[in-house]
Amino acid sequence: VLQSAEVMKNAVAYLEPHMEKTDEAGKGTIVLATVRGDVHDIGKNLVDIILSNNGYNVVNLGIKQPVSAILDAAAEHRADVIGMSGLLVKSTVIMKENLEELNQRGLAADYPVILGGAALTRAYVEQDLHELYAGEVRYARDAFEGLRLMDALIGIKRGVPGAKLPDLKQRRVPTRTSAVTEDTVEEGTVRSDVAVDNPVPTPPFWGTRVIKGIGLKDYASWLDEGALFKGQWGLKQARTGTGPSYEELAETEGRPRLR
Ligand code: B12
Repeated sequence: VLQSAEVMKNAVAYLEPHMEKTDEAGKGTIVLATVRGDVHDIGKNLVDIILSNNGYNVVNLGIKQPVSAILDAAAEHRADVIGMSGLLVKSTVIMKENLEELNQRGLAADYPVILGGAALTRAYVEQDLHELYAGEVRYARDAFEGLRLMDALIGIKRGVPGAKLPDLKQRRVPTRTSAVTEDTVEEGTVRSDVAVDNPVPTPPFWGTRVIKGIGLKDYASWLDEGALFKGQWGLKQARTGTGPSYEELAETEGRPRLR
């Protein structure tokens, strides 16, 4: 797929000087990046090829891009749109943080955002993130949906008659037909004598809370030494059974380093 897309890109580059230019300002600019901590870029590069073959100016920043780099490039290239890609589940959280950063910097109105990558779902982007972001944010399942969104966003920005974004998709919540259960017992059945009227305790609070000011010493004691020493730092006795045991390694290397 990438090779055929590259062929197309080269062919378009060859033809470009002979094509009629319709708009001096170009069709529009998108800054494209794989988000911080994520190395997957095959999909993003396909998006680059499809968009640039269709006349857009694509500033492809590459992988593992922090939000500051994305925003610097967007300002430098006067981007119309920002496109972020990520395939790891943790990238979906980074994307959320990036949108929060855009909100905080007061840039949401300037930059519509298109998000793509297999870890995302349409509902997460078009419902949860859309609610959070003060600008426009849309999900692209593939490069072609990205192209359609780009056409719509640029069309709206330039006041093209009829240009509009597709409707947002809402998460489907299963509807209960009836929450009321009838208190009748069918003939021939024995009703369980398990009590159903137990009081339901009320939790001290709902949702999450951030507690600050806990001393390092207090939570360091909860650290899983085994996971840290063996799993992360690789302190293990040699397979041959020779050399110091794990417990010795923990005492001579692990704990001093931790301290
Ligand atoms: C290839 C691959 C790799 C390659 C990446 C090479 C590269 N240059 O990209 C390598 C081997 C380096 C790799 C590494 C890792 N990978 Co990997 N990788 C994959 C794999 C097999 C395919 C991804 C891919 O390229 N798909 C093809 C492209 C074309 O599709 P796409 O990216 O989804 O893009 C399309 C759309 O999503 C959309 N799109 C995407 N982005 C954007 C952006 C915009 C703006 C738009 C409009 C559209 C759009 O358009 C694209 C084209 O239509 C997937 C599994 C899978 N089948 O998806 C795992 C997968 C993504 N990897 C995974 C993991 C865990 C890792 C590692 C952490 C493994 C490890 N322990 O080291 C590391 C990542 C390290 C890191 N920090 O990022 C997991 C992620 C799990 C999770 N849910 O978090 C997956 C799902 C495999 C699995 N089932 O466990 N990986």
